Amino acid sequence: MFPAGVTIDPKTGAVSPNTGTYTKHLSELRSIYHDGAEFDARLARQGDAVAYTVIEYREPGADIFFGTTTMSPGRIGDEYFMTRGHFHERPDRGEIYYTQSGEGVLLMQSRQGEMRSVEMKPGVCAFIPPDWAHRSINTGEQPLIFVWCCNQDAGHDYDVIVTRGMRQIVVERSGAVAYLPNPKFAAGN
Ligand code: PAN
Ligand code: ZN
Repeated sequence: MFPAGVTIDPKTGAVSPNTGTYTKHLSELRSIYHDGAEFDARLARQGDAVAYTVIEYREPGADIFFGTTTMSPGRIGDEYFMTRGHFHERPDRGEIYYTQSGEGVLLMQSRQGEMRSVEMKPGVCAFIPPDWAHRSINTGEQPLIFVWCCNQDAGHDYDVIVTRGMRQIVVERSGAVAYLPNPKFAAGN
């Protein structure tokens, strides 16, 4: 294994060289939004769209890896575009998100259900503690681009958030960002 310098374009999220990429379309994300009717209406009206793209740089066998996430701006009804959100499988693995362009919110939820958020804007490097679920939300009108870095063995647990949602949703109210209780959050925990 050897040291490397990897170029990250803060305006596009391009990572060069990179070792992998994937794209999530809106049509794959229906269940994360609180208003299914608004979701269907938007897709019928405007068609499918790229919600976000993830590009990684990984050295096999290394402890850490990093990459970018580039999120389109937009809303489903009043709810801003967001990532799926997840806990790491390992409860002892945190992460950082360092915003390069755009503006948004990093919404986090502890295993006990406590909520916190950190503003995402260029210059802010967010610390995500181990065992806090994390979801990024693009509240601006431009792409939201951030660099993330975590352990390769952290793992992703999407089930809890996809099944139950997070406790809060982030919506637009009279031109401002508002946090509301999630009407779809499943009771019982
Ligand atoms: C990030 C996220 C990325 C996409 O690399 O995986 O922003 O979000 P979802 O994975 O929630 O769809 C990260 O947190 N990795 O651990
Ligand atoms: Zn993560």
